[in-house]
Order: sequence, then structure tokens, then C-alpha cells
Amino acid sequence: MPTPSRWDIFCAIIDNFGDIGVCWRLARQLAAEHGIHARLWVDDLASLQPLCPEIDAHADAQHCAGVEIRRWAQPFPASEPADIVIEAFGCALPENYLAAMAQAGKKPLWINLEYLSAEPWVEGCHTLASPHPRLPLTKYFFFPGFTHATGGLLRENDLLAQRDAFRQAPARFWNALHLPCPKGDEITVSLFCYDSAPIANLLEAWQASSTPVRCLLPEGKALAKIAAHFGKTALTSGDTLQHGNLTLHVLPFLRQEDYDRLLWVCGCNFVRGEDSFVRAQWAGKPMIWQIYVQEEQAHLVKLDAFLDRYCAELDDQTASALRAFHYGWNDNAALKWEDYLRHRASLERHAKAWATALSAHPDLTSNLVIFCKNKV
Ligand code: TRH
Repeated sequence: MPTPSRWDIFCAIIDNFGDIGVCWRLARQLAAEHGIHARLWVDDLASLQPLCPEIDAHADAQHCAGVEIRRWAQPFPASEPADIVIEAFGCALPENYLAAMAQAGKKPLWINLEYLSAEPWVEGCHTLASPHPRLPLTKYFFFPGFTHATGGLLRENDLLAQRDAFRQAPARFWNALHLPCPKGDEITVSLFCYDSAPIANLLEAWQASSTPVRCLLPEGKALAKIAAHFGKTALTSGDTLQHGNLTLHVLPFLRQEDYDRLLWVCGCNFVRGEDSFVRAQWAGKPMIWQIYVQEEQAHLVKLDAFLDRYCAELDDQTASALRAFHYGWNDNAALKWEDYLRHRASLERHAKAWATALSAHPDLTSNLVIFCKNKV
């Protein structure tokens, strides 16, 4: 069965970079590894530009990394539907596009790509069909996840090999960032978080840390709070602060590939949302996750579901230090950094083993391609 070769991916930006981060990776992987013509419709191209600086945020149509990128304008321009239509995160397809899908002789395969969750119910809902109430169309739900019974996680086919090769010679990366190579007696930490996190507590803990901390902070939401903590009006890329045992470097917001590299070379990664959370797992280094807040504390259930999976193979003491730190970070409570540090060696071993075990599952893009091949 040949792979359906024309795909449309629709991405509406809610806030932040996670939706476009996922769609951009998916589109590039479809093109690079599956020879698929992917057209990525984005309603706010300015959100893609920091991840990929070559993007022209004002162009109606452009090509980059083998992907056709189109501005999702209002009203939506008449266009022939593709064979496969990916509605990312329930973004609601344009009405006229949906009507064109319904009128097509051969109906496109319509997939709603869902958010990632480690909750067990995901397995039961993955690939479920939902007929449209009025139109002769069916939408399928495709759930990323951590098990064979889900859609898996985005992972390029050479990602872990690239990571390992890169780690052999990271000096050029540090030079390009105008930073010294990490010293053996310090812990290098990347920090990407929402400003709702207890950032001041964390900075205090790092200032008093028994192990010197070198924090790498790409520009973003946390910057203003960090500046305020140190009595500054602002911080900007290139700034370095030294307080107690903490050295903090403000980096520019990195292109997506370089952000991956940052995760690969740090000893611990503070990540958030969905995409950086997944990439930190592929880095195979200890990580702390700040989950995207949902109504009625639904995110805390999701956080627990992940921690249950992630901690299943950890010894009790390490697991409880990791859980405690996550609850502190996500629930604005005390942060026991020294406890966390004490378990660093087993967290490192575990993170490496976790990445290897996850990589035994097929990746999300391949799963999606196989699903579509079987359906059309
Ligand atoms: O930006 P986020 O908070 O995105 C969130 C979540 O995805 C959430 O589930 C969603 O509902 C909400 O957006 C709307 O965090 P996330 O998912 O990690 O996405 C960040 C992206 O930015 C990711 O692709 C990595 C990328 N990035 C860079 O390319 N360079 C950088 O310097 C940094 C810090 C991130």
C-alpha cells in the first residue's frame, strides 16, 4: 500500500510554543523520513519564527526544511484538501475547508492529533472514530503516549545517535554560546518554565546549593521574575549573574535544534508543557517537568500519571525525592533541592535507561503514517 503523499497539518496557536513546536517537528519528519508533501497551516507564523529563524512571519506561502508553510488566514483561502488532514489539538478546521473535504470524491482521512498524557485511559481512546454530525466525514483521535497501545512520541529516526555523537564534542556548542565548558564539580542546569513556578525558591536553593549550579536560561517568560529576584529591572541575552553558588547565564531563545542540543549537554533540564518535556526525555538526563496548568487542577492528575510511570523502576527514596520536587515546582511549595541532588546518580542512570526503553517503541510519525496507510 503506498503512503498517501499529500498531508495538510492545521495548527492554531493558543499561547506559548508547544502546539507549533509539535506540528513543526511532525511536518519536518514527514518530509524528511517519509517523502511526504506536508503543508503546514499556521494562524500565527510569528510563533514559529523563534523556533526556526529562517521563517518569514508575514509570508502567505513559503518552503522550509522540505515543508510547505502556509498562513492560515481569515477568511481561509479556497484550497483542495489533501489526502490526510491533521487537525492539531482540536484546533477546528476552517468551515470552507471542511466543506471541501465533504465534497471530495475520495474523502480525506481526518485525524485529530491530541495532547500527550500518560494517563491509562489514553490507550482506550487512541484511534477511536468520531463521525461528523452533519457531513459525510469521520474524524479519528490519535493520542501520543508512552506505551505500545498509544501513538508513541515524536522521535526522529537518528535522534539518539545524533545526541550521542554530539556529546562527544560539545565544545563548539559552548563556544557558539560564548560560554565556558562545564566544570566537573558543578551541575549545569537548563531552565525553561512558566512564571507561575516558585522561581524565587529555586534560585535561593541554587544559591545555597552544596554543588555549584550553572543555570542556562533561554530568554522567555521567567526572565522578569528572575530579574526581580536579583533586584534588577531587566535581564537580557548575554547577561551573567553570580550569587552564592549559582551562576546564571541568560541565553537567546534558541532555534529548536539548538534547544535539543542544550538539553543533551546539561546535567539536569527544567522543562515545561509538552514538546520540551518529550525532548528532555530523549536527552536521557534527569529532568523536572512543569506541566501546563488546566482547569480544576486536571494537570495534577496528568502529572501524577506521568510520575507513576517514570518512577515505577526507581528505588523508593529516589522516587519520593523526585515526586516531592515535582510537587514543589508545580504546586508552588517548598523545593528540596539538596534531597534531589542526593539522588542525582540514580536519577542519571534512570533517565538514560528510560530514554533507551522508550526508544524501543515506534515513533509517533511512523505510527501515524502506518495508521493512514491502513485506513486509506
Ligand atoms: O511553550 P510551551 O509552554 O507549550 C505549551 C504546551 O505545549 C501545552 O501543552 C500547550 O497546551 C500550550 O503550549 C498551548 O512548552 P513546550 O510544549 O515545551 O514548547 C516549547 C517549544 O519551544 C518546544 O518545541 C521547544 C521550543 N524551544 C526552542 O525552540 N528554543 C528555546 O530556546 C526554548 C526554551 C524552547
